[in-house]
Amino acid sequence: MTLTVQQMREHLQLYFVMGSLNCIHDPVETLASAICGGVTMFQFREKGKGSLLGESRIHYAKTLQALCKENNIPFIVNDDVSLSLALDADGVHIGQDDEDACLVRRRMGNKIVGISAHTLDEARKACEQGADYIGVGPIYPTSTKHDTFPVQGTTIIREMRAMGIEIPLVGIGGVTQDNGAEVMSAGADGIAVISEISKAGDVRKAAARLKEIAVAGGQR
Ligand code: TZP
Ligand code: MG
Repeated sequence: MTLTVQQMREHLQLYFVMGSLNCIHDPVETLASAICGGVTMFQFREKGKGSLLGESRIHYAKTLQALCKENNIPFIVNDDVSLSLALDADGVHIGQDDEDACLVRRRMGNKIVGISAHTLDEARKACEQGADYIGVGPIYPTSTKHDTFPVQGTTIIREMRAMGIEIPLVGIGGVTQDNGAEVMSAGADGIAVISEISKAGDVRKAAARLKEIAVAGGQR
């Protein structure tokens, strides 16, 4: 999958990140309903104590990947470049503590490489290292990820844009139906969410509402 920058921005509009531990409903059904609601990209983030391992992890990943493929939604693997390549996934997302980004870029060829960036310097570096998009956050407090950088608010997104960071950018961390519009108006191309979708009573409805917010707030 080779995407133009504009296509990348469009796929970032509603980026659903999920692991089985994040779900209150069956994970496969959760993703299926989220896709019905309008999710535009998916990240397989199967991590943490009690997450699936070995063969069951691979089988589960393939099931979710097939669902994404049927719906033309890029399937991105969190952290694990080898798994992404083994599955022939559409890309990988890495953090600052994961494998060296230049090496990841080389290993992934022209597939999607997303990098988490918390500061202007990290964002600039991610651009130089060949990121296709950056994930910025946590924007708001979140109880989903514990080892996070301090909460930044939307100021960091505004600063990055003001300093000429033009790369496709998604805000993550505590993003909800109530604050998603602020993330978009700060200059993000999209919103990335876990629990606002994975723990929603009505997953399809939550995704649909978030999608409306992302589309209405798009500036590029
Ligand atoms: N990276 C920064 S915050 C976060 C990740 C993966 C967790 C986001 O989860 P939620 O439930 O959308 O706050
Ligand atoms: Mg990581």
